[in-house]
Amino acid sequence: MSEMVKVGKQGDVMVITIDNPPVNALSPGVPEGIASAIDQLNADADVRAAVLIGAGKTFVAGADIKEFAKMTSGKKERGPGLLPFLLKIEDSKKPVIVAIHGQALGGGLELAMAGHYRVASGAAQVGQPEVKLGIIPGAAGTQRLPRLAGVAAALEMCTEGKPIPAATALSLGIVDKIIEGDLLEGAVAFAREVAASGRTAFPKTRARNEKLGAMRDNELLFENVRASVRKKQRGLKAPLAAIDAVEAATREPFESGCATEQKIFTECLHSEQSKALIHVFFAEREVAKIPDVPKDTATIPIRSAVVIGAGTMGGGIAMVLANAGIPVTLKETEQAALDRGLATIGKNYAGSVKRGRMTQADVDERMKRIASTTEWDGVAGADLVIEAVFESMALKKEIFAQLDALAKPGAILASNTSTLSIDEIASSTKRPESVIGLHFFSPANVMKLLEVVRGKATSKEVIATSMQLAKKIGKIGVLVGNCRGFVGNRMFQPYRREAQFLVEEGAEIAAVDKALYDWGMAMGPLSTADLAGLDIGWRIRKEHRHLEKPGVRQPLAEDKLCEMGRFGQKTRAGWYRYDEQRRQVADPEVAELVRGWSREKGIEPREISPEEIVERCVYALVNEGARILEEGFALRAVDIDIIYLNGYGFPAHRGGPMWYADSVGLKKVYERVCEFEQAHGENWRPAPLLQQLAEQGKSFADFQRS
Ligand code: T1G
Repeated sequence: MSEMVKVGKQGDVMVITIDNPPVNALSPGVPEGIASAIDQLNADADVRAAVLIGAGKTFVAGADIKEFAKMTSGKKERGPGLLPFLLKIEDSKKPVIVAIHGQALGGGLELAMAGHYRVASGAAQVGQPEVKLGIIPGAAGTQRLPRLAGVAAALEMCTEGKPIPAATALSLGIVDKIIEGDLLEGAVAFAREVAASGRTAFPKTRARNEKLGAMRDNELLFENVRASVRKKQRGLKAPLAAIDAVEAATREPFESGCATEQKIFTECLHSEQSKALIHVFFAEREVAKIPDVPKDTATIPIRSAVVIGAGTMGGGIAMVLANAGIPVTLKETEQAALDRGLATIGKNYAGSVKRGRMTQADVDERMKRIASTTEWDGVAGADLVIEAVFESMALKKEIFAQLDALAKPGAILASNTSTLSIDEIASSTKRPESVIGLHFFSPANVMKLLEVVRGKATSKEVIATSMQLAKKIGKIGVLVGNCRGFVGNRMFQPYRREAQFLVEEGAEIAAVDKALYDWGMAMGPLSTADLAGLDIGWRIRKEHRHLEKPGVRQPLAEDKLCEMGRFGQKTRAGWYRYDEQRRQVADPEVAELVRGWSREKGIEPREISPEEIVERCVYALVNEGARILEEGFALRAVDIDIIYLNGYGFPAHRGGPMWYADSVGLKKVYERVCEFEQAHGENWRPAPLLQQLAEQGKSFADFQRS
């Protein structure tokens, strides 16, 4: 019997416990262990039923995702997969009751559905999240789930991949009973009832066809779901593949439906999208690990916070802290500014209630946690102070000097700056070890990313606490070094530069945005610029003109647009025009202006393909990313990928800029960058690391910091 599956008895009920920490994944040895337990069950005359349960915090979080890479790299045959052993459970002569706590996800739910009955604790969740990994359920989930929950529910669960709570699973028929109190005790009692029922045959999910519905109804359903998935999950293949598999359940007998599912599953598993999304799954967990900050580093309890500045960012940050249960005081210089900030917070919460994301009671509870003041009195008792005033070094240093004088020893002093040096800000205090950058992205109460900026003196406790805080406030924290623009904005500058250059060289404004949008970006670079405000970059460029290398081509369009007062959506004119409803309208005047400016610069307009547009913009990201990696401002390539997926609308199914470059092959990327350098000059000087890895036939994933 495998160590990962333990068999015990409670009187005449066998208890089969899956014990494969941390999430009881169905790693090699687990299915085999369960299969031999089922043999034992049917061979042991003293037992009349079995309960299958998970040890630790959860039931089963699915197949072992780590095994997939071995399958797609050919290192491991997929073999018959999980199907035969699920049939073994379903065909057991004695009833098998599956007891679910924590999560039953993917293969975990498929395992549960092969049991004859399912009971769950009230807080349990079940789901088929496979599409988030670019695959579909591969152990008859698309065949058994519609039989248990109906076609519509199965489609929603398999295409969206979101887990559902036990109560909903009960109402859908996935779960037979919610157990109050001790789950194992309740499950054993349920098993005893079943065994005592005198039944000799027990419900096999595969034989339950009553919920598969009528063909004509299903046809309309499939059509509608396909249309909405194409819209909501633009460019993703797996959700559409999942619909095909569920459809097979309504058209084919169970065995043949399973064969169809297997075929679709294998195609998805070998797709680039799935490899990218599985990379993202592990990358999101990798970025939480800081090599020189051990897991057991002491952290500072954050029981209260102060946010300096009640503007768009300050207000959003206060909401995030209050949402996580942390009392926060919002400080402003004047009451009027405070009232505006509080009004915006109120409006944002009202929007969440309107969209059904929160109840009014939830909002009231959160608003109670948000205090406001124009005085400094809240700082003395705070565990954390986050400064979120506009980007002026002089003002930030003045504020940090004040905080240094007022805040208690050990308090964390953080800045939400997006471009300014954390070390210089920290130099205005006598406790630079307590200073860190917490760079939120706008809107702070929505965007998942938090760039945690390490200063040269920042202590490991402050770093560990900030990474822990990121998880607590529902953000993905990524530790970065203190260079200009940190990681995200530093890479975004060349990306936006190339977008402007492409327009100056003859590409249509809308064509540049369309090429990257069709490629998967959430929004095109020029529309993004209009949304963020062209003036922000303009002000920063004006402050740093002295840093521009003479003779190196600089984009000219956005500066000129700003000189005309065209700052983007906020002035309802930028690269595009925006009507009263803020709908985007192409503005031929801008195209004409840019052509004129280009002619003055002797730039001849030319036809530019969508492929070149994508390469110029994405490879600009990659080249700068390589510089950041070699300079040590990002720990690993995965950190850059996670920053771009969660802060800049980079498509997850392309894995992130560095993963994407690896998937294209660094040799090809390097060669293309060299061609661009030939054509467009020094801006395209290849990063030494890119050249080195390309020449060594290696990838960014291979890059380890020495
Ligand atoms: N396989 C392998 N490792 C896994 C894993 C899995 N399924 N799930 C989690 N881990 C690792 C994870 O990498 C981390 O490792 C540690 O466990 C803790 O995870 C046949 C084909 C369950 C909600 O997609 O969503 O079944 O970083 O940090 O925040 O049809 O993990 O510590 O080294 O995320 O408490 C479908 C994936 C698989 C669910 C817990 N299942 N997991 O969250 O912990 S495909 C999933 C999760 C499949 C079948 C198909 C979450 C969680 P490390 P964690 P958490």
